[in-house]
Amino acid sequence: MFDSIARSFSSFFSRMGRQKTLSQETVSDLLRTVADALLQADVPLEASNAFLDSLKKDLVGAQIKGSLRADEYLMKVVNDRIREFLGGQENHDLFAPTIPSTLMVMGLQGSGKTTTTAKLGKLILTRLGELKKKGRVLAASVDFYRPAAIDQLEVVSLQAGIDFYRATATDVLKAVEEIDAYRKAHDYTTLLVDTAGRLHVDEKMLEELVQISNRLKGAVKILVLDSMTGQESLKVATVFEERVGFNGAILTKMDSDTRGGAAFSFRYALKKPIVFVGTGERIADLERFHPDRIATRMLGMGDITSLAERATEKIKAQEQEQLSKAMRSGRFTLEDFAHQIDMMGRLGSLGQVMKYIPGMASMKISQEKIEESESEMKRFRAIISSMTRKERIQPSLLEASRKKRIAQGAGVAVSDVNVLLDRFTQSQQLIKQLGKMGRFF
Ligand SMILES: Nc1nc2c(ncn2[C@@H]2O[C@H](COP(=O)(O)OP(=O)(O)OP(=O)(O)O)[C@@H](O)[C@H]2O)c(=O)[nH]1
Ligand SMILES: [Mg+2]
Repeated sequence: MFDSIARSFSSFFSRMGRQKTLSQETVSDLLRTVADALLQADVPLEASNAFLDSLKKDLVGAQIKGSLRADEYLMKVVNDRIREFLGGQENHDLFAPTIPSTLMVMGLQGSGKTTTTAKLGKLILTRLGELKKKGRVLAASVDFYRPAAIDQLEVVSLQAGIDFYRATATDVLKAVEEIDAYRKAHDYTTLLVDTAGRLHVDEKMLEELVQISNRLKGAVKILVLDSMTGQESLKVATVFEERVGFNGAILTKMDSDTRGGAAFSFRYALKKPIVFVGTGERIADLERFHPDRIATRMLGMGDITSLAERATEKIKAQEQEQLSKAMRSGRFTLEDFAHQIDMMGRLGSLGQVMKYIPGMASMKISQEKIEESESEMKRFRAIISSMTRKERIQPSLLEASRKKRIAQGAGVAVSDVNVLLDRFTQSQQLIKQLGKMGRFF
């Protein structure tokens, strides 16, 4: 299902080609594609329509400046808009300027409150360490509804390296008093209070949270929302805001198949900060919220950004520069070719790399074909490495006897050497064309 969003964007961009100006049809086509992506990300119609309207205003009659192409411009506008919608420019650092002294964690049953409480504790310890500040963190629970709830908090607190206190009182409000007295007596700088969840928001639950919050004066209230529940989380957030109020939200289970629609719906309805996202079951799996990552994810744009990150990590800029110079000058030798193959190898398997390249996701290439190309690359690498440097730079030297020697050295047939040389000639031609288009380098 998610591949289908990637494919529809990919085919949209290949359909529009390299236009310099935007036609009305292109804009309508894009709006349809975006609407479809939002729908599949479980964004409510109302939010989706409001977003599309703002996008329309941006695009109708837009002038594309400078060297930007129309498709690049569109990708950027959509991406920027979503990012802005998600609160891109705002500072959502829950721990700045100071780490809150009391945090109250609320949300529906199973949304991830207890896990998130421990995760927050660990992050606070890390932050204190970074600031070279002394501080002690205590966690306590007032969930008396589910029998093992308090034990669970004890276990995860231990994993997080924070202290835990079990109240002796079993009345929620008395327990709150007891916990607060304990934290004062033991000089804890931060107290995290985990609360009970219910299957649905109900009157009793809300009333209880209001009372806890009144007792814990000045507590920073965090709403934990399960990102898998989609539109439901929007209702939850709205009711919590009306009845109890909260300072920021944490969206959990972002590691699951969710497309991030919950983040979008939440921001649309409440315009409140998303302070963190939960990205796994382990204590360390709590991250800052990155609006741009969610934007690309919602659009299913093949995670182009993460490919770019990986590419910079793995390929030294210098190597790339060398190669693109060779390409620009048209002096693309077998040595450069070998280099190119190596670079691909370092980025990951061919199948993996293809997924990230805009336009490629729309092509259906069988696993068999991909594996075939991968083993071909391995063979090519072996052949090139049994050539002399001179042969690599001047492939025209390669007559029958040299080919035979090389094939023997690489453990392949002479016909394989010929396949490589054909492929190399094709590459050279392609690169000349690309060079003319000025597209990639
Ligand atoms: N994959 C994934 N699982 C998570 C994440 N956060 C929590 N979980 C899991 O979700 C389940 C419920 O988490 P809890 O922390 O017990 O949720 P809760 O809101 O305290 O639940 P109740 O106390 O029953 O209301 C557990 O199995 C967690 O491991 C997350 O970010 N990613
Ligand atoms: Mg719990």
